[in-house]
Amino acid sequence: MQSLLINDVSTKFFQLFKNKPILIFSPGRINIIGEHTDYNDGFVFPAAVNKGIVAAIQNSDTNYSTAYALDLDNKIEFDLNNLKPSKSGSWENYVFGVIAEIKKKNKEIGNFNLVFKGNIPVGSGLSSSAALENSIVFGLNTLFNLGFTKQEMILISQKAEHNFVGVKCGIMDQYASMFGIKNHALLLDCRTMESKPYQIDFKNHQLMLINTNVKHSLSDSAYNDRRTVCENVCKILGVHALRDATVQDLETIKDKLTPNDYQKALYVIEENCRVLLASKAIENSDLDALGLLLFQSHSGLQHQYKVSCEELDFLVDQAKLSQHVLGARMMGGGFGGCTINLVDRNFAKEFSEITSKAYQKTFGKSCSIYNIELSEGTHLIE
Ligand code: GAF
Repeated sequence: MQSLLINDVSTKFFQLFKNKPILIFSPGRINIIGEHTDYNDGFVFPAAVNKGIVAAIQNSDTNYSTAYALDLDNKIEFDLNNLKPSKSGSWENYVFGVIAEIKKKNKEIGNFNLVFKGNIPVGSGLSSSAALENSIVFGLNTLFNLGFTKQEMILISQKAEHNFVGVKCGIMDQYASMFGIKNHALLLDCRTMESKPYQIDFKNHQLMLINTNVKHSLSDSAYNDRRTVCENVCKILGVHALRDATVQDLETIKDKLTPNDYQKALYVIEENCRVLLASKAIENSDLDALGLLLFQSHSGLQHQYKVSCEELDFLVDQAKLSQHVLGARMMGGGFGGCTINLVDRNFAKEFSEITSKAYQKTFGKSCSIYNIELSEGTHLIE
């Protein structure tokens, strides 16, 4: 699959610019468990996947730079010294955002040409945005010898998203996309930015993604609102992040919070514990325990944190009905995108057929099933 992308992108680059580019692959990510914990300095359990973005980049001798989104057949020319956020939702904000953040580090870059194309379905919650940001910062770092470490690059990608895209995201997506390891998930401590790789081999079970193929429009503003709620609760608690609070601590300020905000903070504290329990379950090959944690995570996201939607809830309910699925939950920021399911391999086909039919019947549209492989993070294509 990647070879098709590589071929498309390099062919287009040569057609447009008549020289040979540097090629980068940057993957999307899944997350086994730990949702909305990253910006609370907590734990997450993501992995890079074999779907992502291929970017081609090379110097330009013009007095402007060019970026071409091959999927959209959309080309822009821009002045590196005059970058402003474009209208909300447009892809160029990822490009401009990364350049602007590099410039803040007092690093000089020259004009360049960029072509990119991806195979991560937009809105699927697999973080095509982090893949794009990372591919650009990695490409520019290589092309102009900027000397950034991978750690510095992911912070640039994250800031691009904050300041140009307008989503105050945590570090999970950029981290997983940059540092992913083949066949492994990463138990990441978002405070220390240290991670422990876990080989993922669920024997007769597998991870399966089911895409609702919906993305409800309030997602970005709701995301930032959730972050603000968490920060406000921290101020009242007198802690730096919800990572530092226990359920007992939260009880002591319950009368100072609205019931909704109390539930949201409680969700984060509980989800953080679930991530650590999930890592123990994987260490002990206890897939029943892992599955239960996934269902509990979804319930918290649905009822307490309130970032799910009826399509996601429906898919998780379908999973609960099947004796061949040990656990399932919505994945990523929420309000659409995918569920992640822990499914018996021998019944994966049967489960996906039953679920697809039921989804079609209920919502009058289809869902999509992805069997993913856990893959290496952002890298040069030699
Ligand atoms: C989005 C964000 F980008 C991540 O940082 C993370 O907060 C996630 O939602 C929810 O866990 O993907």
